[in-house]
Amino acid sequence: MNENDQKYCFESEGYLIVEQLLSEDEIRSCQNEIRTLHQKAKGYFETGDQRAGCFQLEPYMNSEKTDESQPNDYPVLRKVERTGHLSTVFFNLARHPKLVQTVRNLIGRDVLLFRSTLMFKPAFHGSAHGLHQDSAYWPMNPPSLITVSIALNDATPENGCLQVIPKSHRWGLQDWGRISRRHDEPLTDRADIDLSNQIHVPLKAGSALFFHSLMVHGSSANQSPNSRNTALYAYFPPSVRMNSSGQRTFEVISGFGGKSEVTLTATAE
Ligand SMILES: O=C(O)CCC(=O)C(=O)O
Repeated sequence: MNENDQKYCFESEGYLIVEQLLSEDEIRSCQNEIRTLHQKAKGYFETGDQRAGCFQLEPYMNSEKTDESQPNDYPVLRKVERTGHLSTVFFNLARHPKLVQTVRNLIGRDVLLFRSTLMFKPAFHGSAHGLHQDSAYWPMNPPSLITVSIALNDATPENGCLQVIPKSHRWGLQDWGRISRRHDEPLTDRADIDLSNQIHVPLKAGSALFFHSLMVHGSSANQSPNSRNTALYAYFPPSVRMNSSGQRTFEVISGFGGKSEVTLTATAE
């Protein structure tokens, strides 16, 4: 797909799939780094290091099952925040040339980094993530950021790949109530939503899903023997402002006259 078609697809559907964004070597390096981060998390939890605060344990662990692919004294993690501060590999991944080229095509040449996260759905344990819109949690206005979800191993319906409702980025910001994490509950308790268009988005390792921060998405629990590991980054252009209070400094990914970071002052809502 050429750049114009990519932009058209993103704007009309709310998402865009880019296959083979990462090479085999890059995928391997991310997978190795994920093991290293589990090992580091174990150390941070044991020593009370403040970096432990970046790691979230899986809340719905199935105590009867063991993931053979992980040393069993490692913590079973659901999420790592601020990955660019914890890991050079994930700092660099946020700046991957193919990824940045696609983001620039979709939102323009000046790009700031809003979020750098790893989401895990460990084999047998990974909890669900009920339907939601990312912008509901982000104090940014207008609510038009872009999230990139990069599959670091194959994401399938069985291991809880993302599910999206195409075109839902045009619905405006809505209240999603309680976001379920449980495997035995539906992905939303909203009875008024037409879920007939909801689709799974399976991705091969190294492929990526770019989506609008208003697009409705979620994922089921992983009760399969295959983990699903994802790197998530969110980016925004200078037309998006902070509407909470105070100031926050954001890393520059592209443009801004070559500055490395930009500090934004919130405009009251
Ligand atoms: O990757 C997933 O399963 C869900 C992640 C997600 O929706 C989020 O972090 O907003």
